[in-house]
Amino acid sequence: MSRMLTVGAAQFGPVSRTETRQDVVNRLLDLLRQGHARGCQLVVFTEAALTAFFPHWLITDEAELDGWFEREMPSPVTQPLFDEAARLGVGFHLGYAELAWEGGEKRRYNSAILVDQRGRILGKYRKIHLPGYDSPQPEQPFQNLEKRYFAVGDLGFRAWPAFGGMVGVCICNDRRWPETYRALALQGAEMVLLGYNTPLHNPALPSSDPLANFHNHLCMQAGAYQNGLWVVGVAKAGLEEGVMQIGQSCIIAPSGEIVAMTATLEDELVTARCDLDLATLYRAKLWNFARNRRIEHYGLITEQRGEERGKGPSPDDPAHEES
Ligand code: CDT
Repeated sequence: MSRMLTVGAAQFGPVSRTETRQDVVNRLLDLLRQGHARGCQLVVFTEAALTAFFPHWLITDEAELDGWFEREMPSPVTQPLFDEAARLGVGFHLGYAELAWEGGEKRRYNSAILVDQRGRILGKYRKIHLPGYDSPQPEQPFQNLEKRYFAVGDLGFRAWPAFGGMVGVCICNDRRWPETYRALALQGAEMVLLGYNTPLHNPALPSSDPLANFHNHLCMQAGAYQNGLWVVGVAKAGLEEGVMQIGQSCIIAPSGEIVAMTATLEDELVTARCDLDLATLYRAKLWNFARNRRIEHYGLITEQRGEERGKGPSPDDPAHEES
């Protein structure tokens, strides 16, 4: 017996600064309907899908900054997505900038929600690995101010029973960290959903620019294979407000193989029929974490190298302090 889930990776082309939420939601609705027409039970939208990726420029006015965030979900402008999901019986994943009032304090997060086939929110994740800087870098052609605009996510990595299996969520830069997939896999995640806004040019290390697409797939394919899970990685692609972002949104099997990939830098849906039991198979036959992980020995190796557990970045590794 196999557990089949047809999933759609709904890549998004650029969103301009002046595009209204209403217009963006209409584009998302179009992709959701395409997903339904192609048999999807789940459609995955990208990171911060409702706006241009505003961490790419400096915003000093508090009210202006707040304007890029959602105060509630659903909201009057996003409600049609939830209604259409329920009408069509297609769940979705949506990344958005979240403004929350917690304990009387305003907090901003880079968040994503998982919505079921009845239009109900199943879970929320707040991005943990925030790249970039908390102060502007005037010498760089564009900014990456995620550390300035967002707080580190406080909900941990979570996997939820959904769509006939266990589904986990992470966001963009999280995909480059092996701990992300491991934390999700240890909770039983069989599929990980993520959106990304990844510039083709990395001002912190321009020599890596030609490898941007390779590194994008490398980390997700490794995460999929090493943890025995499906990965659905979805871009905001193309030239957005002067910043060229990579595409190549894809669906990756627990074997590490890419089974579907976009070909454009525009709104584009690719789909795959995913057997969630393939995750179980890889997990049980290849990895079996409970039986084969040797955490106690990893600690010994660290001690042998004279390093302390939990120590921060090495002083001879200054490039990592800010980026
Ligand atoms: N949005 C996001 O997290 N983007 C980062 C850019 C880092 S520069 C390589 C990413 O990891 O794609």
